Order: sequence, then C-alpha cells, then structure tokens
Amino acid sequence: MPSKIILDCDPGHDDAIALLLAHGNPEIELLAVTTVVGNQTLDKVTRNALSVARVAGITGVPFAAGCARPLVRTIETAPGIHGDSGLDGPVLPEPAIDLDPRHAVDLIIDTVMSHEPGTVTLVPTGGLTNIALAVRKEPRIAERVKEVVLMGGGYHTGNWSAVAEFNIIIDPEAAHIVFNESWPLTMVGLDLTHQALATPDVVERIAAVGTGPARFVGELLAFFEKAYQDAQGFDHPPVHDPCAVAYVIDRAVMTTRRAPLDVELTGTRTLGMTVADFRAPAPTDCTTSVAVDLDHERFWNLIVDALERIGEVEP
Ligand code: PIR
Ligand code: CA
Repeated sequence: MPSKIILDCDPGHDDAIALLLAHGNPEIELLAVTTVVGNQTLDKVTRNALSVARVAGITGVPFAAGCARPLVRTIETAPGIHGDSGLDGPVLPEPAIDLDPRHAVDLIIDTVMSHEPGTVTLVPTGGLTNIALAVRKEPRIAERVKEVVLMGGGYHTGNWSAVAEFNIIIDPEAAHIVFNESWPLTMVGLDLTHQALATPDVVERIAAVGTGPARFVGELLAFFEKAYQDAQGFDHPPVHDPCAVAYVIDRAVMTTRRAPLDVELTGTRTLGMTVADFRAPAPTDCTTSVAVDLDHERFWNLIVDALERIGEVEP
C-alpha cells in the first residue's frame, strides 16, 4: 500500500523536485499539496506549485494556498537562493489547474480527518505556519496523522544563522508548536540534506532521461547550483526537500537516530535552533528522530526513477 501524504511546501527549486518525486513514485499517494510563505511570497510560491503541477502532469490532486505570513515574525524570503520568482531558471508554464477554494489549513484538517487514523503522513518542506495552525484549529489531527516527516532544522549547523535553518527560523513559534506535538516526527535537517548534493554525475543522469520534466529539473538544478556557489560557497547544491519524501518512500535511504527535540525561541544568538538531546539512552517515550546519514546513490536513483516514470508530459 502506498503511503498517503500531504506535501506542505514553498516552491522553491528543491520543493519542486520533491513534488515531482512524490508524483512519480508509486509508493506515494499524493492526497493534497498546500503552500505557505517561505522562499517567496505566498502568491509566488502558490503559482509556482501550480506551474510545476503542469510540468509534471499532476491532475486530480487538490492544491490550496495557506498562510501569507508567519505567526509572529515579519516575512523573510530567500530571493538570493531561489530568485525573484521563487523558482528562477526554467520557463514556468501557465497553470492548467485551479486552486482548491479552501485555505490550506482547512484542506490539511479535512484530508487528515476524512482518512483512517494512522494513514496520513504530513511532509512539510517550508515554514511550519500551516501545520501549526492546523493542529491548533483541530487538535485531533495530532493523534490521527501517521507521522510528520519534515525538511527543516539541523543539529550541527544552520544556513540562515550559525545555528538556525531557514524553514525553522522564518517561523520559529510555529516550529515550536509542531516539534512539541505528540505525533511521531522525523527531522530531515541540514545534517542530512547537505549530503544530497546534485553532483555532475547526477545532473548527467537526469539529462539522460531526456524528457520535458527532466529538462525542467536540469534547469532548476543549474540555477540552484549557481545560487549555492555565489551565496553559500558550495560547489554543488544540496537538494533538501526531496530527502523528506524519499524517507517516506524508502526507510533505507537514510539512517536516523531517536532524540528529544526542541526549538529555541529566546536565545539572543540561537533563535530558531533545533536542539537535539543525544544523551543516552533516549527516553522510552521519545517520538522524535533526526536524520543522520544519506545513501546518496539510493536517493538519486529514486529521483531518476520518478522522472523516468513521469515520462513525457503533453503541454
Ligand atoms: C534553501 C532554502 C532556503 C534557504 C537556502 N539557503 C536554501 C529552502 C529550501 O526550499 C528548503 O526547504 C529549506 N528552505 C532549506 O533551508
Ligand atoms: Ca522548501
């Protein structure tokens, strides 16, 4: 039985690739896609999500727009990494599907509550504003979701401050809510995603697929590589968000470690830091884990396989 997921995202180059992976992999049933302010404004990331749906040939899946600003903080976007559109590089086609009229928070709640308990996985790949509000509005989703597998945070480094990762620091109060809920939660953070580098061999394998969607991914990666070289001193870009989807598909794609987790809200230099407590043994009631080591080959095989399955998409 494929895993049913809701992808809550802010496309975003790597969010777009996460969406393609979720659509192209037979072990995933994509129930809904929701958007949240993050890499760019809500309007931009929502339009990007719909454009990617067209590129990938995704139909029959509800897409809904969510929160346009964080719970407490002012908006902070990442144009230096993702460009003015939030998805600079490829030509973005006009969306071919309409947005669901519901707010993302309501679509998340409706979707979780209308499926059997323990069957829906939340996969957030942006700030956690929508997820936090959803569990505040309908607390029963905390017991009902199977698990949360999110891209965000990191236990040994940050990318938006010395110790904080972008998805957490843009809405740390929301992250605090999500990390302190009772649901099982796996943090696929920078410790893991900085191993998911789009190296030249990977780029070549994707180009060899030779389809429109594969060319689209190639153009995304080319822009992302340049941005990561200029802004973050990387040779090749880490492709964060598909790592969370990959973990839902195949547990063997990474190792994880159980550890209590919390989000710093009051530090003067550590706002938005995700604090993992690695003292052994982990408490028996600990339901949170962190991703540690990636099987690079296995991960990129999943991406190439998804693109091969998607094949050519009629414009
Ligand atoms: C990536 C992101 C933000 C900033 C940088 N420097 C790089 C976005 C990605 O979409 C991913 O979800 C997460 N936030 C990584 O920090
Ligand atoms: Ca993202």
